[in-house]
Amino acid sequence: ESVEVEPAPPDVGIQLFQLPWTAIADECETTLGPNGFAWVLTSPPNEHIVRDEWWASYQPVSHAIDSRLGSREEFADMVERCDGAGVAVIADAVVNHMTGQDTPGTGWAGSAYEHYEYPGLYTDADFHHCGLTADDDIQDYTSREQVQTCELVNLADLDTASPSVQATITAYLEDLLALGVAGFRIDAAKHMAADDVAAIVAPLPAGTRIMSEVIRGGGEPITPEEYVGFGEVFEFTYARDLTPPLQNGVFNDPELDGDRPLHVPSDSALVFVDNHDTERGEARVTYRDAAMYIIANALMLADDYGTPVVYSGYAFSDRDAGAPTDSDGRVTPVSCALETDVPADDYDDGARTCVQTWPAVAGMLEFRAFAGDAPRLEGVDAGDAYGFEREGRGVVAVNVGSETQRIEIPTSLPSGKYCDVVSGGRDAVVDDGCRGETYTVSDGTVRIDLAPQTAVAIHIGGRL
Ligand code: ARE
Ligand code: CA
Repeated sequence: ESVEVEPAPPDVGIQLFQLPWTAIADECETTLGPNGFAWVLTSPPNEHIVRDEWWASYQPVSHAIDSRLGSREEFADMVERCDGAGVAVIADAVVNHMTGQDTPGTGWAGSAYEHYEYPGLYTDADFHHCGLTADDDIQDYTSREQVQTCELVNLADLDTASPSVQATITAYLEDLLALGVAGFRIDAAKHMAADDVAAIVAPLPAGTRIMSEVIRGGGEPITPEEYVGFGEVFEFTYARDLTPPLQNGVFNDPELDGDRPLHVPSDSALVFVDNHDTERGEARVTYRDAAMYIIANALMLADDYGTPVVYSGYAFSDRDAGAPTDSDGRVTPVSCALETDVPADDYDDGARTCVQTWPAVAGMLEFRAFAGDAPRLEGVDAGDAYGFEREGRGVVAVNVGSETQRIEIPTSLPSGKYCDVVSGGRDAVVDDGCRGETYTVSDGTVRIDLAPQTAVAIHIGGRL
């Protein structure tokens, strides 16, 4: 019999960390669009302090769109080219604070500043001076008042309850919208009262995506749930739950009714394996272990919870090291090659990981397009292997152990031969055969022999 299921482009984003606008424009056309990414999250576009570390981006000197990642014109051109490739642009908006420098300086685009003075933009009265700790820095995350009105690592904390500060921030976001962005990551949203963020984004056009960074913290009073009224939130619990089974082989099914403890509702959740902070911190699975990273990304992209954000950065051994620059201090544009890039065993410091081009990742986006809104069925555990079906649409299986493992997964997929999209990538069906491995569904079961530390995924659109 023939089963026709139309793929629906999935809402999957990718964070291209510290990649210049000209390079992102190229990626949109050559890799992100073709591989089916719906949107790209950029690094902050604002004028920033002049320092070599990547985190200079997170110390705004003005709201001018002029940074070592590119000029205003380059940013606008990127948005246009990405839109043309079917990829929306989400900008990282740093609006909780300005710089954390105690001595005066001049920003990337030439603006003079002092710690609490940004001529023509903000003056001392526009900042919190919380007076709750010795140096006005946040010391106790269990204090809502400290977290929201004291300084995050000495960063001058804007009085985001002030109507004039709110209006200035809104104008910055409107400026980026005028250049065509689809929405924003709200950096350090936890450090602004949810009511303040709500007031800042309220004047923006309906449909503007607001993605709040609110790191869920044990015992902390401020929760991601407070920020879902006006947008999405990054659900850090997801990555934290994803990793332990990859290391101990003990997989627990999420609650199948969608009621996951310590998770915001699926529609509000942005999920990720790692991001630029966690790959330098709590993440136990990163590009450094490509086999496990593919497994983690495969499980996330096959899941029916949340909106996935794939991460692509550069290799580093020094946590603070910025992306390579030219002699003017501009970040060097690097292009990734579609279908030729596979994860490397070892990256030189500064080398781009190009995760957006990995065949397994592209294949899993195709899987997700065919999975649509089909529910995730109960999982099957076999030793260090685990797998589940998206009802009638596809099956994913992973083996996190060091030995080959057989797993048999009941499935309602029609009998037949299917192409694995992890080994074969997208468009894995070629000339009546598969680009990668082939697996057979018969009598309502698929039997998969999984090599150590591998993933397999078959879907309804990849049947021979
Ligand atoms: C740098 C230096 C500092 C210096 C400062 C000012 O490292 O020593 O004092 O500059 O000169 C990034 C870097 C920082 C950098 C900063 C500014 O990571 O190293 O400081 O830029 O250049 C908390 C926040 C969360 C935040 C993380 C990092 O809640 O919002 O800390 N994440 C975002 C970005 C970061 C960025 C900033 C915010 C600032 O993604 O990349 O910082 O714009 C528990 C809590 C969390 C807390 C976490 C870490 O888990 O639950 O809420 O996250 O601890 O403290
Ligand atoms: Ca604040």
